[in-house]
Amino acid sequence: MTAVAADALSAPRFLLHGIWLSGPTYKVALFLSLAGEAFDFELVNLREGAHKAPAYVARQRYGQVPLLEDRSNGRALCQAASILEYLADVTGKMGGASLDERIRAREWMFWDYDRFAVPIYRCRGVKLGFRQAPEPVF
Ligand SMILES: N[C@@H](CCC(=O)N[C@@H](CS)C(=O)NCC(=O)O)C(=O)O
Repeated sequence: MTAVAADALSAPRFLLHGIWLSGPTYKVALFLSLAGEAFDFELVNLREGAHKAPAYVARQRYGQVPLLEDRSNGRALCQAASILEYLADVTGKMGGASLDERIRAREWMFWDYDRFAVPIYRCRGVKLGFRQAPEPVF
C-alpha cells in the first residue's frame, strides 16, 4: 500500500470547510469536538470569495460556510442546524434519547438563531479582537 493510500484510509471521517470567525462554522466544530469526533478543517477565505467559486458552490449550494463533508458516504451538508441534526443522527450523540428530548434539542437550535446567535457571535468577536465593546459589557 502506498503512503498516500494509507493516509486516505486514516483520514478523519469529517471534513469541515469554514472560517474561524463564522459562528455557524464554530457551532459545527464545537459539536464535533464535544462528541470526540476527529475532523479535518479547510479554511474558506470569504474575503477572497472562495465561497462563491463554482467548485465550492457545487458542494455548498448556498455559497456559504459551513460545509461539512462526510467522507464515509460522500455527503456534502450545509446549514449549521441541519448539520447538527445530521451529526446527532450519525454519531448517536446529543440528539436526545426520547422524542421529547429531541423536540427540546430542536427548540434550542431554532431558538438559538433568533435570540442567541447575534449576541454570542458579537461576544466572540470582542474576545477575538475584531469587534469593540464598552468595558462594562465585559
Ligand atoms: N443559516 C446558515 C448561515 C450561514 C452563514 O451566514 N454563513 C456566513 C458566514 S458566518 C457566510 O457564509 N456568509 C457569506 C455569504 O452569505 O455570502 C447556517 O446556519 O449555516
